[in-house]
Amino acid sequence: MTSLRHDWTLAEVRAIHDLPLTELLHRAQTVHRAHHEPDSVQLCTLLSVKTGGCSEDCGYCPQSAHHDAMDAERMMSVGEVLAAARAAKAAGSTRFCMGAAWRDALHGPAFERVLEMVSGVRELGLEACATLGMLDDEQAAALAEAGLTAYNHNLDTSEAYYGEIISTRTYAERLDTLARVQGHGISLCCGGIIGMGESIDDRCEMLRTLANLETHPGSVPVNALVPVEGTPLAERPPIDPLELVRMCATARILMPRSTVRLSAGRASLGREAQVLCFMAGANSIFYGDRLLTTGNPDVDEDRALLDAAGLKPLEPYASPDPTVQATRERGPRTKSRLDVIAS
Ligand code: SAM
Ligand code: DTB
Ligand code: SF4
Repeated sequence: MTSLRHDWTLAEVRAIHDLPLTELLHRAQTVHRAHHEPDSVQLCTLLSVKTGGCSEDCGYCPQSAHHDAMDAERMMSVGEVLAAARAAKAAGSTRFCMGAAWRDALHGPAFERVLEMVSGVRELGLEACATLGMLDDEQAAALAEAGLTAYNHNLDTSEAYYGEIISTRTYAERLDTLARVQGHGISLCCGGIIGMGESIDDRCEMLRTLANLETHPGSVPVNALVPVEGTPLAERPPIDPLELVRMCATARILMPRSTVRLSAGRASLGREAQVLCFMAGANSIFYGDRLLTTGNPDVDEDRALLDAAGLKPLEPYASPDPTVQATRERGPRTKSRLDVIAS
């Protein structure tokens, strides 16, 4: 396989990002067609399995206990989660992503429960993704063993701007978990948020960090801030939708094989802006009436959008991500899941 590895500089990334929009779209679409089916969009459904009460202080997030946006809720049962996964599959989703408002994934019964959720989702024939905060090695191994397809852990912004948004963890801790996830053959889902007051250089620097990883993330979620009352970023003005188009296109050019996911913020975009994001190389969306705690376009609206644009849902496991392949092809591990947790 030809290596796509290139050490990008900020100036190079910025030069791509700032191209005249029509030129940027043309280049991104050309790259997209070389690596992906141009008419397919992956549909992923999110579910918050443990909502609110998080000890981190992420300025954008309604689930932080540092803000006054919502109350904490109990963790969902495996049965409740699998019922939601079945419904997502019936609605046409192929990836089910479970989120927990944790700084780092808990040990013990709560983590055991997540492992059961993961294996249950895989048994339904869905790709399973989880986003549980920072992981240690044993947890990453146990998630891989349970069949986890992908792990979402976002860099969110540049290292330089990170401290303006989050004070309870460092960028380096984030990067450690990314390496751990990839080290266990789990596909990485890693991207960020625009509209938090960061500069264009911060956005490009975040994409540069992702594109310079030894193995590119299997998927790159591009979120626009959903401003939530009670969070420090509640009053941020909305971004110009064309800024999201530029982010999708730049991500597509820098990481040709990755799935680029047009993520949070879609509910405030018109159909035309979303179609431009698809033109720019976005080939995945969150599908279902809710993201984690906030709204998303409803399923009928999304079906109508895909129909109008002549796009079709991507088949399950059609992702070209080589690390997903590695997870599927890997034989059984020598240690059992319970051994790993107990040790
Ligand atoms: N606690 C885990 C973590 O931080 O990785 C997992 C859940 S966390 C809610 C997952 C991601 O959701 C964050 O990294 C952030 O990118 C995104 N997110 C949270 N609140 C958001 C908001 N208001 N607008 C856009 N994206 C948001
Ligand atoms: C990602 O990058 N975006 C999703 C998913 N990964 C976990 C989460 C968006 C959350 C938006 C705010 C909310 O609904 O709470
Ligand atoms: Fe907690 Fe994740 Fe929200 Fe940060 S983004 S407050 S870590 S749930």
